[in-house]
Amino acid sequence: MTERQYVEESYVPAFISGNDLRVEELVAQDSRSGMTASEILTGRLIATMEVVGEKFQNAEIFVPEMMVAARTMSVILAKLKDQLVARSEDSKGVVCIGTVRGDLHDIGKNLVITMLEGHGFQVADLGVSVSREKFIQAVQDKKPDIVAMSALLTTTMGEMGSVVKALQDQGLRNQVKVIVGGAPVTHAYAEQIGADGYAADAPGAVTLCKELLKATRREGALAL
Ligand code: B1M
Repeated sequence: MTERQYVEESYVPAFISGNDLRVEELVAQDSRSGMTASEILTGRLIATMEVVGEKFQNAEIFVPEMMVAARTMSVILAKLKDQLVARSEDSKGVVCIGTVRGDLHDIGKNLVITMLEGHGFQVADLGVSVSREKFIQAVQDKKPDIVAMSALLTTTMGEMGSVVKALQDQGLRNQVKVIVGGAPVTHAYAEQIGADGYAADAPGAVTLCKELLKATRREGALAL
């Protein structure tokens, strides 16, 4: 049986029926067979959500099943949280993150938060469907080093460009780095809208934030 068939036959039915206990059993089984938490995350849990998305696209399942699968994913991710990240106590910097206006997808964003916090970042979660006004307010109030935006819909990713423009219009663009991510987003798109970086996944977001902060601190030191 291929990995894909295994996921389709075991994890996918458990996810779309909301059977958390079955998912926990499957995870425990994979863990006993030697998979690491990060391998389970990518090869099982994220792979399951991809199959769920395909089934939705093929009209084999509908929004309610997709919602149940999303809830199951959130439950299991909360349980795996401590195994997914090695905790770091040093403060690395402040990140304000949100899913952009019109978009309710938050699982990827929450994974990014988990990993950033695990690596010592202080994260302000602005939630889902975050308006540009709310991003601006957060920059003014929390003075973050980085603003991070997530979008899962081709129809909402354009909002990322509007937030960058709003930061410019408010004279705040030079005070923060802006990073973007989410399934439809690309490196080229990040460049096009004038973001400082793009990450394809949560570990990539951590690396990117660390690099951006290192660069900012170097620039600050040079300016002294
Ligand atoms: Co929606 N949905 N959904 N959905 N959904 C997708 C995204 C879709 C691809 C499914 C499909 O058709 N194949 C499709 C989008 C098509 C498109 O625009 N190209 C879609 C659609 C169409 C819709 C609705 C419009 C359906 C409808 O109502 N007719 C609707 C829109 C609602 C809205 O937002 N306004 C909708 C609703 C929903 C639910 C609410 C039911 C639910 C979300 C619940 C929730 O999030 N709490 C849902 C789900 C679960 C999905 C799928 C199946 C799974 C998404 C997910 O959680 N993946 C999804 C199909 C798919 O993704 N293949 C789909 C797992 C997660 C870990 O991955 O979020 O990609 P992801 O995050 C990754 C990276 O992208 C990255 O890191 C993570 C991995 O480490 N990342 C970042 C994410 N953000 C980042 C930020 C960063 C850096 C990296 O830095 C800033």
